[in-house]
Amino acid sequence: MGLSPFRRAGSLSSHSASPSKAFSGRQSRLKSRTVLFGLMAAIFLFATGCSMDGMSTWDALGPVAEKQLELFNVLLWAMVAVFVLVEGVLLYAIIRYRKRPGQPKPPQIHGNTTLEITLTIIPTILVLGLGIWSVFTLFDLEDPPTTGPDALHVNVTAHQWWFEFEYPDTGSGKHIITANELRIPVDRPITLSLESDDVIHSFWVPKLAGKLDMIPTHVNEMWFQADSDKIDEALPVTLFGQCAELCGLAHALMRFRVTVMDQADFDSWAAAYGPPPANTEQAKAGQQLFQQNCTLCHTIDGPDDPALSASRLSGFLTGGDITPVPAPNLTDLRTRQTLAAGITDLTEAHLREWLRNPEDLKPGNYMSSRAVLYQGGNASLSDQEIDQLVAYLLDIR
Ligand code: HEC
Ligand SMILES: [Cu+2]
Repeated sequence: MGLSPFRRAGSLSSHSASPSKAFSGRQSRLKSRTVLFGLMAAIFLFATGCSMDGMSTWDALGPVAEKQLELFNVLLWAMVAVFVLVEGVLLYAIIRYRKRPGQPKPPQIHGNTTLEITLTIIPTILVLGLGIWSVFTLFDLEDPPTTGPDALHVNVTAHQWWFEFEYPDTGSGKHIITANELRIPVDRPITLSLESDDVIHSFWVPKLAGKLDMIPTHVNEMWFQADSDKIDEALPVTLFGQCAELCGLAHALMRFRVTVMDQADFDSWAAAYGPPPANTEQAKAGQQLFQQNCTLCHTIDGPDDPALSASRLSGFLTGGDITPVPAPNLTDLRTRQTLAAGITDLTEAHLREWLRNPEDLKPGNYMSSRAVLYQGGNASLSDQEIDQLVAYLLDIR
């Protein structure tokens, strides 16, 4: 059928049985053009919507992101050149040799061996060249440089819907498990072992490196580094990360932060890692409430005990209404900036709101669905009890 795509799309919305066909055709073509334009504008806005300052892949802050950006730029501009060339020739041919009344058919060429060989060789060279460059970049980025400062190792575990960060040894012999906020010393390679506890997630800090899948029962390794000479602001600087693999209900609310800091700041954070002191009456009451209601899932006195973590995980995997589940380690909650996997600032008000009913802030989360406390919707805690918990968790004096 000789219908243009415009007309075909238009006929969906216009009355095909209309008597004045020519008029309704033009009108529907206009309408479809408006729809098409609207759609393109929407796609443009949607595609550029993620260029929030902290999430840009165009602003590489370290050697890994920089090399990946370089490769991306070469691929992009090579493809733009091919696109412009091919489309250009096509447009030229369409216009220059279009059918004109009274003109004979232009000469038809078919089976021109030289042309066919040329047009096979050029793309082959291009694809091979870019492919080989890509593979070399992959190998190049596999390991951190062996010269320079020691790498700091972090084990990252993804959970529905938050990130766990474990430093087996921060360098001063300290073992730390924390959640949703990764602190890294500047100018030092950070090696990461990525794994998941449940479904496939993906680890992505656009300014430091490309995405890497986090897969249950399989460890993926990556590394990155933040360079002080590429960071304009004064340290500490906070970068944004997020899960980049659709992983269930709260996937869009599974974010994290990476704080780049001086080695000295990092060391003092590591040294201060420990449970909240519970110095006030208010905090002492909060501590008691915490022991009664929260330790089923949360650890607050240092790194999680591996046996306890394993039993929480099996509770999660077995399912059921009221079971322990893996939950963010809260030992250093009071030193964090964000709440519930980076979805909001950690303030007293937000924490109160979270403890009143986590479902309001993060629909689908496993705290409200699996804790006895929230089976009736809002927490079975009084306002006073919530205040006591907040005072304990944030060490308010
Ligand atoms: C049934 C297990 C369970 C119980 C019981 C539970 N939580 Fe949670 N909690 C979770 C899970 C799971 C998350 C992670 C939710 C998410 O981000 O998707 C969470 C998240 C949190 C967070 C946010 C942590 C962060 O890193 O941003 C805080 C704070 C918190 N819980 C406090 C409490 C307190 C206080 C109690 C007791 C009153 C409690 N929780 C009881 C499972 C539980
Ligand atoms: Cu995820």
